[in-house]
Amino acid sequence: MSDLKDYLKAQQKSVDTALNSFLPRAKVRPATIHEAMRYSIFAGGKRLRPILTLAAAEACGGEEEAALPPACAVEIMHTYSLVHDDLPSMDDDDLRRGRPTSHKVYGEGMAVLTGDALLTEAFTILAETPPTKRYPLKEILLEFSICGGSRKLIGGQVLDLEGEGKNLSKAQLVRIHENKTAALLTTSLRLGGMTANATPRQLEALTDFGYNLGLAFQVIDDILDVTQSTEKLGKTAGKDEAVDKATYPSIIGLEKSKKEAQRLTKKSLASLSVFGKKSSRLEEIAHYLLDREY
Ligand code: GRG
Repeated sequence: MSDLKDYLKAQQKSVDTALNSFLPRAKVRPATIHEAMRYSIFAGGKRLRPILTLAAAEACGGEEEAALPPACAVEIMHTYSLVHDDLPSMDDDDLRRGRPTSHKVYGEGMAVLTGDALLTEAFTILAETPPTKRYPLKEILLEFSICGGSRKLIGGQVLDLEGEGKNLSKAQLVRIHENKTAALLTTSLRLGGMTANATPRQLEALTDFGYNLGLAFQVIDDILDVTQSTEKLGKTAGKDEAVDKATYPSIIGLEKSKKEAQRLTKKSLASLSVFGKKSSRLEEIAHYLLDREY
């Protein structure tokens, strides 16, 4: 089995090749929107969510080919959320994935439309997912649409907006990230499992793994905002503190945040026992995310 870094590189390449073939060409008219969609998608990015989809399919004994449409769909939904989150009316960010944000390049109106178009395109691509015995296309669509809707991602963003300028408790912060970061990571994993006709027990294990891994990922994201440079992160470092945003370090302190990330990662790993050796990539990814520097 190859080293994790080689594995991640190879998976990023597979995902990028699939994204390139699924997305409308940049010259398709009206070209501006298709260029803008590709600008944000191919700006870099770790491709964590699609890699989790592929690794979850593998853990459940499935094929990578079948998992590529949902893998691309989750990456596109993630990218749409970043484009909209960076808008002046949301977090107002100038830099993302090491490049000027979409609205800085294409203007605010076009960035709104780019996010809308990406989200819509994600459903078009998701519809290419081959159904399995336990998971007809309806199940797959519901998993994805509920995750992206007002009960999860948008709901989390609403809590986030409403929490601005307030002193949030740790429980309130957890509630935001359960609905945003953890929800999308969980759906990424579950969709991978569905393409492999996962048993209910396997799907439950992926759900628990995703919940704790997602929260751990967000704790680390908050820590990195304080400890890393803008250059390393590819987005404005220190932004959370500058706008007085509630984060794990601001609520429980940096040291306790590191311990919390370790605790959540350990908890996530415990869910993987049902897969035996087949989940070794998921395990490696969880360890890697805990130690990441960007
Ligand atoms: C519709 C505006 C809107 C939002 C929906 C999910 C969500 C709600 C907003 C996402 C905005 C955001 C910055 C969430 C935090 C999640 C997070 C840690 C994003 C960064 O993920 P990485 O590090 O980024 O995987 P790359 O660039 O590597 O893909």
